[in-house]
Amino acid sequence: MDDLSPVWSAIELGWNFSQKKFPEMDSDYSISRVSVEHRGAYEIMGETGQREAALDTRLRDSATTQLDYPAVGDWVIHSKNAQHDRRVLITEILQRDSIIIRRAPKQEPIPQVVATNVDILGIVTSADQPLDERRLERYLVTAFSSRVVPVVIVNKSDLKGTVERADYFRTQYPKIQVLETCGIHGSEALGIQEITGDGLTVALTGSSGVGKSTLVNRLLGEDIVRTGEVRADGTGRHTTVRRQMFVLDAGGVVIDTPGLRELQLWGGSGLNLVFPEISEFVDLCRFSDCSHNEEPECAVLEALSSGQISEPRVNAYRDLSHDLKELRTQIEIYERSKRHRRDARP
Ligand SMILES: Nc1nc2c(ncn2[C@@H]2O[C@H](COP(=O)(O)OP(=O)(O)O)[C@@H](O)[C@H]2O)c(=O)[nH]1
Ligand SMILES: [Mg+2]
Repeated sequence: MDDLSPVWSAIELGWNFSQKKFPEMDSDYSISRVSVEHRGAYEIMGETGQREAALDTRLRDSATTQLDYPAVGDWVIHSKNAQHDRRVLITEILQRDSIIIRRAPKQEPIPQVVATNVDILGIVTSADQPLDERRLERYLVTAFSSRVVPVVIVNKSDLKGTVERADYFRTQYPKIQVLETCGIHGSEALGIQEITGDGLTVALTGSSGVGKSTLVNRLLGEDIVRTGEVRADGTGRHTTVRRQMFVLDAGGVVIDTPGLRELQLWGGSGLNLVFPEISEFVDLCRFSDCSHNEEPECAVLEALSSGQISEPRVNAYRDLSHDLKELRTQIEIYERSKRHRRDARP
């Protein structure tokens, strides 16, 4: 290891000491945090510096799903000594406080970890991109289902329409914090500092081109992450290709993510928190498995016809509930066929 390279303490890497003790390691091992994951190779940061890491064979052999592999944000135990390829070996993943999962953009129903040990998910939008409420709902459900606090960030506050969009979110979701930021002018980007700090991990997500990486650079105080020009059709180039965690001088860490072309739900436990006005009626339906389509004595449909809830929101709620049910069925079939294949092996 290069003796001049920087090292990071647990607190600098976002460990929350008021909530839990940092484990002690014997001298051959150390604990670091995964800052980059790329096709099974990892970069980790910790008291032994920034290192390249690979999985210990035992950990790799015992992994059965995507969730068993280290992800950006994970605290991992690793050997201090590097292999001949200069990599240290990750032997264990510490228990996660939170795990942001989406459905992998694949045919098979498998999960993909976006980031772990995240406290706040900053969902970034900007007025130069069309408002997609359905997409926002999926981000919010994902955050709540992952035990992460969502904050909506309306970036590019220099553009017309920002205030209206922010106010719209505040009205629709009175309990969710909404920030207006600007990545390129003045000190407004610093509004985002309200949600960063010692012991906190903030992950930024949202469509490509809304300015996530620009905000990360502002927080870092220098242009470390590449940012992209927005094309005439409003979409950004996909300049951020990998998730990466950065340590902030002012305390805490931030994780930049590439814009997701689609966000499909993996978990749905947060659904009712995103649709409180609808979930209020769900329990009053006659059938506990009511799909709110045409069942008799459906309290949701009654509330809809009396104008207490809005039709687009009910449709969105129905669609997401349907997707989640479908996903559970697909997972069951997938797991069963996996078991069959395993059992059929000689
Ligand atoms: N007008 C304006 N443009 C911004 C702002 N923040 C970022 N941009 C521009 O938006 C484009 C996309 O930014 P980038 O950070 O790469 O977006 P990302 O894909 O979300 O990471 C770049 O051309 C930025 O210069 C802002 O606050 N105002
Ligand atoms: Mg980016």
